[in-house]
Amino acid sequence: MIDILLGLQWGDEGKGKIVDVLAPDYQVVARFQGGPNAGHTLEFDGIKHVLHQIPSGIFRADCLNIIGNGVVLDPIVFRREIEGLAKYNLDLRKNLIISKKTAIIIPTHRLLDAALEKAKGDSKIGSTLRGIGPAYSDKVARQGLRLGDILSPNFEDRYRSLLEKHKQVLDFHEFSYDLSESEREFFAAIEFLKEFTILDSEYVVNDVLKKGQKILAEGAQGSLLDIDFGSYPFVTSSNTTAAGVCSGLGVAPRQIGEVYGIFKAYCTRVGSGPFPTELNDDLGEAIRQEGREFGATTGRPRRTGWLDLPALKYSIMLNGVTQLIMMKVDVLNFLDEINVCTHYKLPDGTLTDQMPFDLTDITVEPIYKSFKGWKCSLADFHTYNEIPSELSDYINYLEAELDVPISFISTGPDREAVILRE
Ligand code: 2SA
Ligand code: MG
Repeated sequence: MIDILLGLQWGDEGKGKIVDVLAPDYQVVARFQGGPNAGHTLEFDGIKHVLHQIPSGIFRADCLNIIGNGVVLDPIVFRREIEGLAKYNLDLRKNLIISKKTAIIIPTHRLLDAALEKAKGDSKIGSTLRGIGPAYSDKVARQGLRLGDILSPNFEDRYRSLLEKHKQVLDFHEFSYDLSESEREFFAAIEFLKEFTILDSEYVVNDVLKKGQKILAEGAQGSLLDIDFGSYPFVTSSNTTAAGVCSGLGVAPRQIGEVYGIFKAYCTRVGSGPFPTELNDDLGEAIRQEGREFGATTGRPRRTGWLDLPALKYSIMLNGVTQLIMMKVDVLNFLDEINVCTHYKLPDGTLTDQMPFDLTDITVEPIYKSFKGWKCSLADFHTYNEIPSELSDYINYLEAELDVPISFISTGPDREAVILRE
């Protein structure tokens, strides 16, 4: 079986921590989409580590990690990331494999990302500037480079031919750049990559499944950033929802088992785009500070707001979520009152709990239900029966509304800070 863990909001729900908690049950952890725009933060034994392209199972010695064909890989970032892991003495050449079909981010993809964002002016996406959109564009335009290509004798020719296309666009945008250093680093990183196992990972994935072993597919970004279902155009360039697992790893839909949907007890978003429950005030700032809400990849302050049930229900529906995992509940410890958005009021006055198509053009008013805060630390609670009644009222309400059990509740960044429900 292949189980899926993905974020139900706009990313940064805490997937890194949960994959790391779940990993002991799985022989394989695989990334199926996204690239170095991801920032998965893991904390254990007092160490904090941020992963960008490498799957979060990497800290478990007996876990095989796969970077799937649906991913876009930046060799330079990959090399830095691997070198950053050297201090942990992991056997990365044994525990990590990469698909030959993984798309490569070349240095000009990053430049194009910057040039295209600049050209958009006020309507910029707020991308992470990691070259994600341009790399996926080249893949879909059938002109991109794939990891298997680095093993070919004419790789450099193919690279140069793509580079020429990029240069035309950069020149059109009158974007000035100096490629010499990053090109040198890129080719050094390509040589470095050749030391890793690069193969047709869809065969590995399906062999593992045939043997009855378990795979965890680890999502990046969040469902509301999905290229098809997110608040287009303020989205990332891949399918972040469960459907992306099949195309991003090469598995059949019938192989999919549990779908763990992870959400924060409030909402955050980095980058531009609609955010109906956003708090642009002191309370929003207090939640940002309390939750340490700054981008793990770019350090950008994240926008903060109340939990949004129309958005959450939409994500649960799209992904077929079977179990919910609620994160960062402890961040709300300090609040007297906690709001949850149950509906949106549309400009014509009607209420809806569905996602409007044109959320980027219209302004909706969030309708809230209020809950009393629990106002205490949750650090000492490890079973559901002990938790404050205000918190169980809140959780019971959410479960009834969302119609999916909340099986994990995270009360802090460490591996151990989890309340499991029987
Ligand atoms: P991109 O770079 O083309 O994928 O950006 C498009 C939109 O997707 C958003 N996006 C993200 N949102 C939350 N977290 C992400 N990862 C990093 C993290 C982000 C960071 O884990 O903190 O460090 O800033 C992520 N990656 C992409 C992005 O903000 C755009 O709205
Ligand atoms: Mg993140």
